[in-house]
Amino acid sequence: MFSKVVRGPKIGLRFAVASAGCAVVARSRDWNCAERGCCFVILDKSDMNAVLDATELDRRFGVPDIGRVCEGDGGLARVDISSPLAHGEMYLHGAHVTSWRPAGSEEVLFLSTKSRWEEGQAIRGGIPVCFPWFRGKADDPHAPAHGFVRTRTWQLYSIVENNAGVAVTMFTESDERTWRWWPAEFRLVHRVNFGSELKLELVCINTGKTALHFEEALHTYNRVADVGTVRVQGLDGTRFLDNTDSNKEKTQLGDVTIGSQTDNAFINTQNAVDLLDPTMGRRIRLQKVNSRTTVVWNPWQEGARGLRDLGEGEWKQFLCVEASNIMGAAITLAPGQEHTMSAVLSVARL
Ligand code: TA6
Repeated sequence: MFSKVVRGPKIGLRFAVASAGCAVVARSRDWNCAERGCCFVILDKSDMNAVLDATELDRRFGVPDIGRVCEGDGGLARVDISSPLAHGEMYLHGAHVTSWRPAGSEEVLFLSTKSRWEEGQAIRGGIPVCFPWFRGKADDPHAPAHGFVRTRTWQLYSIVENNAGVAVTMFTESDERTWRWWPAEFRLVHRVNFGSELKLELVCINTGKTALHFEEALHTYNRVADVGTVRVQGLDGTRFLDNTDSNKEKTQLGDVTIGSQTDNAFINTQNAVDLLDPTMGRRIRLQKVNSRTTVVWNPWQEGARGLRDLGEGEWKQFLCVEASNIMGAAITLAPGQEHTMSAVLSVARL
């Protein structure tokens, strides 16, 4: 099981880890933890592919009263967060956040009552991770929509309490199954901090010898009372590609409102956006870093008919606002390099 618990100065640590024949599964920032003299848990390479059940995961990673691993819907392993700052849920399936409730606030994320909960299928709602392509794969109509990482089981790396809440880190990496769709070597780390803000970081590391080229999105389903009454601010004057109209390029005038099927990719924008919900009396803010596109989506009635994993009328109860790098903003990463896209959600009364 755990092959080594290593302490020591940062540089020495990297060396110690490499010489122990283990694999570093975390980013350097975690080593500050080591500098403070806490334990640094290293997984032996053979462990990384071990499919652990929730009980064993909880025994290894659980933090009493703060972060436990349990069997969630469909028997899928789920991390449940309950801290003074926030409650939340994150599945190993797709490293998928399905709930975030900051203290004093109602649930922020929408989750379909008809979602599927099984390997190979995407969860409908919460925050799906789209990678390494968005929507269909340009050169392969049989490839899964939005890539393959949202439908597979990720590895849990850590659950750590901190001043801003509780950080959950998961990772997945290339193997023979990913290679089938995408001949590239990568490691993808998803680090989510559940607190009065929800901070998400998606880190792609090129572990291969050739350049990677990919799209990415944090496909957030914001819960709203009635999508027909909300407004999105922060995109006025921004160009967008309308996916309901052959991706014609258009310009946003004023706030975004939803009165029909909407699937817009706002381009060259790093702006923060505010989703104002007068009925719930709240605004949900999205701030992003290293994300040059923002997608706004709602299927409306007609689009919802085609989504069997969405409950009756539930299309009214969410609006997706997605920090992303898609189309012209796709990322190219040289061997050994890494790229981090981050998004912070926060809620306030109107
Ligand atoms: O984010 C918008 C979008 O790309 C739409 O085109 C629509 O397909 C939506 O995602 C949902 O995709 P999914 O594969 O989860 O049904």
